[in-house]
Amino acid sequence: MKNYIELTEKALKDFLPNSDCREKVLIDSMNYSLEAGGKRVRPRLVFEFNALCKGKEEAAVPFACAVEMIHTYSLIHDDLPCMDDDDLRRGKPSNHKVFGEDIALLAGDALLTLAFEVLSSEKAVKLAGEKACCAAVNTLAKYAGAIGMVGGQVIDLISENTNAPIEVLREMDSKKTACLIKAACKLGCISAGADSDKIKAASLYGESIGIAFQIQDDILDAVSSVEELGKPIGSDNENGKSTYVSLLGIEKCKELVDELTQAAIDSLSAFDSDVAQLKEYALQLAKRNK
Ligand code: GRG
Repeated sequence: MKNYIELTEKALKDFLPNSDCREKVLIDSMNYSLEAGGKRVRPRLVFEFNALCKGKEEAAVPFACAVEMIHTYSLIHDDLPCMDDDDLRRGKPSNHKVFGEDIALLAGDALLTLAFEVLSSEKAVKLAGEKACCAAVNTLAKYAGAIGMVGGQVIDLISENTNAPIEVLREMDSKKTACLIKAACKLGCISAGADSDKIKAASLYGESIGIAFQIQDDILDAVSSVEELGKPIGSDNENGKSTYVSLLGIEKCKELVDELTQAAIDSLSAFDSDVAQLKEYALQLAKRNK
C-alpha cells in the first residue's frame, strides 16, 4: 500500500473546486486543512479493503477522498471556539486561526457537502457503479451523522464535568471515532462490490481498531507532548472529560489496545485473500506515537 497517499492527495486536489472565483477564501480554507499533513488513516483503510475484496483500485479513489473530506471537516469544526477551542492542529495553526471562525465553519460545511457530491459524481458512478455509489452515500451519511460521528460529539459535549462512566465513554468513542473508521472499511468493500458477510467483517475490524485508536489517542494525550503530537494536550482533563486513561490508568489502556487489535485481526478470517497488510496495519496503529 505505497501509492495510496499520492493517489488520495492528487484526487483531493482534483475534486476541490477551482479557486479562481469570488469565494476563493473558502476554497483556500478547505485546501489548507485537506493538505495539512494528516496521516490518511481512513483513505488507507478504503484502499486496503478494496484490495482485499479484489476491487479496482481506481474505484476506491472517490470513496477514499469522500471519507477524508468528512474527517477533515470534523477536525475543522472540532477546533472551533464553540467546540474544543484548539489553536493548533497537525503542528499548524487551526483553520479558524488562519481564516477566521466564519470561513472555517463554512469550509467544514463545504467539505461535508463536497464528500457527497464526489460520491455521487459521474466519475465515481463510472468507476464503481450506481449501486455501490448509492450504498456508499447511505453508509457514509449514516456513520457521519446524528447517530454516528456527530452524535458521538454531542455525547462528548454533554458529558463534560459529569465523571462519565466507562459505558458512556465506550458509546461516545464508538460513535465519535470508530464510526468514520468503520465507514472507511465498509466503503472499501463496497467499492469492490463485496458481499454482505465481507462488509460485516470489515465493520467489525473498523469498530475494534476505531476504539483502539481512540484509547491510543487518550494514552498519547497523557504521555506525549505538543511538539510530538502537533496539537494541544491535556484539554480533556481541563474540560472535565473522562478518558480511558483517567478511568482505567495507562497500563490497563495498553492491554485494551492489544485486545482490541487482536479482535480486529481475528475478524479478518472472514476474507479468503491475503490479510497480512491489514493485520500489519492494525498492529502499526496500536503502536502509533502521533
Ligand atoms: C462534527 C464537530 C464534529 C466533530 C466530530 C471526529 C470528531 C467528532 C472530532 C475530531 C477530534 C477528535 C479527537 C476525534 C477523535 C478521532 C481522532 C483521534 C481524530 C484524529 O484523527 P487522526 O489521528 O488525524 O487520523 P490526522 O491529523 O492524522 O488526520
